[in-house]
Amino acid sequence: MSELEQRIKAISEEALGKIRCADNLDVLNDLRVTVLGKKGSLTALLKGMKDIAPEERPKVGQWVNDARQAIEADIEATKKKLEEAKRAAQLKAEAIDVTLPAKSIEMGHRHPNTIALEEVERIFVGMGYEVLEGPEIEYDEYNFRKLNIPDGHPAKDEQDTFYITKDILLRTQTSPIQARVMEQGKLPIRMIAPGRVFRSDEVDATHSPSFHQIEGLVIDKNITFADLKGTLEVFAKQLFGPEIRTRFRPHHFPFTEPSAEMDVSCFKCGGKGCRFCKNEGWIEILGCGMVHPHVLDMCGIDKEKYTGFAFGVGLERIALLKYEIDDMRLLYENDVRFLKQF
Ligand code: 2NL
Repeated sequence: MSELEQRIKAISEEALGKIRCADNLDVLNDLRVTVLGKKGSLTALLKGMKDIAPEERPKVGQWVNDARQAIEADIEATKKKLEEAKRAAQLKAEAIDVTLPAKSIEMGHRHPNTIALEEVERIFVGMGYEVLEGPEIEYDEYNFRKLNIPDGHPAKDEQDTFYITKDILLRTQTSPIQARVMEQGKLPIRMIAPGRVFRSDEVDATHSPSFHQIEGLVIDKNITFADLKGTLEVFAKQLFGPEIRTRFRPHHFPFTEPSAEMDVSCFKCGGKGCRFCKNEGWIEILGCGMVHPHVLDMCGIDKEKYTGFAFGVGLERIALLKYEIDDMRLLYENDVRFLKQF
């Protein structure tokens, strides 16, 4: 046997021995590189061909190729075996233990807005009110004009409203729901209209471009300001406790006349003044008033026969006060650690 033939045999036997012992895919790959790679030992022999007599070359080439094929075949076979073993081990490791106790189901939690809304709904449903909803995308007609806010009225500041077309917008209040109900003409009306409303406001601790309102409306014969005061006082006491007092301050809204804002005595300090009520002793809760005769007219109700009162409360405002939350943004982050506290 020539010296060259012996070297080929030695390289090949060493390689085959190492392949047999290889116990992982990395070792196998390293072997492929050191023997068959560009700078591998077997490849080096082929590069040395120029020093061999031309008539010997085909023979030597044949030996090297045979060795190469044998090594490649062994590497492939071992690789397959190692991969199968690896997969088997993985399957075994990932096997599901069906005897383990089941994971407990994570319960969600009602949002403070939802809790507050359901509380308000419970109080008014208890007084015989219906809860009615309406579209978030409204006609300018229902959002403004029928509510005595004509084009050019300062309350209709273009900057505060998200317009979709000239006549269609994201509702800025839930009163269009009530305008629609009045227009249907079924009297008397005793309803609350909760829902999402939109205004082009910057986000801060007390503002958001999308928030929720609950508006109320009562229309019947002989409804007076006394009915308004009595109803809203019952509402306030049920929501904040029987010991709280209410007061009405004159105000202006385009859709009611007369109009007022209602405060409740501070439920933290009883009205003496504290940090919570900013030393006022009173906390503003809602706006209200007797439905403006223009509104009755525009919604097709006979203003000679019927009168009514209406009010509007911010749902987030109620939730923040009731649960003593000092930043509205917390209500929109939906961090369960926050939500779970209420
Ligand atoms: C506020 C004030 C208010 C109304 C809303 C109303 C609705 C109709 C007719 C008349 Cl259809 N009025 N809604 C009335 C007074 C006040 O909201 O400050 N809300 C947060």
